[in-house]
Amino acid sequence: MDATPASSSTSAVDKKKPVVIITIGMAGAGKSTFVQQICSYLHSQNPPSPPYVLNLDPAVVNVPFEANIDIRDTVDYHEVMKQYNLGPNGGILTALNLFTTKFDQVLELVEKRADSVDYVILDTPGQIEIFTWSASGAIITDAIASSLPTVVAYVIDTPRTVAPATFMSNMLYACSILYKTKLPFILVFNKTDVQSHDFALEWMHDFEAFQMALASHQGTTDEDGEPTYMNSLMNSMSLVLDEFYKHLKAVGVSSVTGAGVKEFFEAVEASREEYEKEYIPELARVRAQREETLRQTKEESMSRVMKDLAIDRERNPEAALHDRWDQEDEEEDDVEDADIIDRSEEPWPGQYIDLTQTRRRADEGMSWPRPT
Ligand SMILES: Nc1nc2c(ncn2[C@@H]2O[C@H](COP(=O)(O)OP(=O)(O)O)[C@@H](O)[C@H]2O)c(=O)[nH]1
Ligand SMILES: [Mg+2]
Repeated sequence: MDATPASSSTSAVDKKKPVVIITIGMAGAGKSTFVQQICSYLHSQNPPSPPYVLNLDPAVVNVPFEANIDIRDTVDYHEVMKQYNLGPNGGILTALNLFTTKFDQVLELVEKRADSVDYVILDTPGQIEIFTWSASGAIITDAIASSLPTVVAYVIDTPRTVAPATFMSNMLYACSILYKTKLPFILVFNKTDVQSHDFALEWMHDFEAFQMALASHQGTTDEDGEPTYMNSLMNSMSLVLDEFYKHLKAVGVSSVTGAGVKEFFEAVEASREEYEKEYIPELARVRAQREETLRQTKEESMSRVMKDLAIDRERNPEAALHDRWDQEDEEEDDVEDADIIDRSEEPWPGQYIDLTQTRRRADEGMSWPRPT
């Protein structure tokens, strides 16, 4: 973009917007350990660049990093489980939903710090689907990504993806998240201190290498020596995924030793540009389209109503005279509604939930927002 002389003279002192890093990955892939490692890397920079960190996992017992905003300060997930008769996953999901109702405040806090930090880091719940397939996860991701440059760091447990089938299912999952969020995407092959990620890079760059690995893996042929259905399926899918791999960056890291973290931040910087070049124009396009559709729908239904009214009046001028609001009927309805509400004074599913109800005691010290 062409900068005007006035803005280019100030651009040297203008601080870049911070980049938001959303960590996503299967349970146990090492998201929280990774967040801890990248935080300590940023602290050890010269000058130090402390990030702004959000923990969104309500069920974690020990957070290995210092979180500026912690979901556990707002929602007690054990209490949510008890109050709504939920199991652990339902409890975590509901806790995240409750937290999301207040996400505008979170965003305000983050935006307030945007001038003083270089990175905002989100750690998500252990179970991947709670964040990736819930309305809350989508709301949080969209809200933050429309406000600041955002990248997804998809953390992979490298030692557990050495089998071609596991590798493939992990990549398909990553693919689904990429197409859902449309955000710049970094594959973080974690735990390289245990298992090098070279095999993964090879499979990504050369689908024939993947197909060979697949063929040599046990259980890929049936008794007659023919490839199994699963094998043929994965063979074809490796061709499809080839296109997907072109849109990603991949780095290998060890969240224990810190190896590869520097390369990860290089990928983040490159993603910032990608966000500005691709995500922002796409966001503007989608917004404009949504507004246009909304306007058209409104216009159409309005003109339909007007037309129907005109026809009605024309056909039956007598009835049109009596077509008025009946005050008495309306009042009776109100009484019935009130009865339904009176049935239960306890919270019931679907009721608007006051966040303060999830506290165990008023004096427990859970407060919102948390002082930073
Ligand atoms: N060897 C090794 N272990 C790791 C690494 N990263 C995480 N872990 C271990 O993997 C387990 C799960 O990590 P955690 O961060 O809790 O995973 P999360 O569920 O994705 O947040 C823990 O026992 C970590 O110590 C790594 O880079 N190398
Ligand atoms: Mg975790």
